[in-house]
Amino acid sequence: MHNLGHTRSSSQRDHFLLTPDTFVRAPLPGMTNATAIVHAAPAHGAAFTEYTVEFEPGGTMQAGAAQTFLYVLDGSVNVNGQTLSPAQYAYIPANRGARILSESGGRAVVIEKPLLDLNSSTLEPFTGDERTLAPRPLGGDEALEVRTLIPPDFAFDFAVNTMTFLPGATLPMVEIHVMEHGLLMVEGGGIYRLNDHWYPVTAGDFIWMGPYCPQWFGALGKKPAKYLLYKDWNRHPLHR
Ligand code: UGY
Ligand code: MN
Repeated sequence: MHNLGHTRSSSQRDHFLLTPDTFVRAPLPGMTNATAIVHAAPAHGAAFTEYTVEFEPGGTMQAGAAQTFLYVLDGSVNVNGQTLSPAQYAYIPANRGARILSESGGRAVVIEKPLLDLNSSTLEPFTGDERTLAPRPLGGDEALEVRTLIPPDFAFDFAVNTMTFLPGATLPMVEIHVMEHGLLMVEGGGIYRLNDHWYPVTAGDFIWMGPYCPQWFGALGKKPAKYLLYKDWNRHPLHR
């Protein structure tokens, strides 16, 4: 049905919400039988890119000059010979390249970040499985579980976490911080406060939060809400 120009998507100076009805698909260089939905990019002030890749059977993409983090959403994606299924992920260091292929099709979210080097020459590719990670309760709240997908090591200049909120759980405070976020809702939903806007959000939505964007979330509904969260991390704010 025609939506008469209505959408929940909203683009503001210090944040945006993109809902699937407004996604635009285009292949990126190096992709075959695959297409990208670019969510976050320098064009709107982000210092990283984040996009969803939709692979047809036999689809491929390349890892480039930036560090690449890939998290499988649906189907399967093979990275350097290892087949990854949903909730499994891979990290590829800058300028290393990788063989990325989906034999039977799938979807993955990809984050690319130019490395702010400290002493990171030893970084090596790795893979992981989010379902095997032990949760940490945020601020002691057992209803809000954080899982850390990148090792706690200053060699890495970004973090990717999942945050799972039981129904009714909320962030304990309105956060305002120098780090920016890319956020993909993967399960459930709730209300996201971004600056002076309150947005209903649900699985499939993407949010970008710029530095110092006030942010708060409360989970609604009868099942947990979960999101995959990128942030720049482990570097002095003058190091850009
Ligand atoms: O890690 C974070 O900054 C996180 N608590 N922010 C968020 O969920 N919006
Ligand atoms: Mn935050």
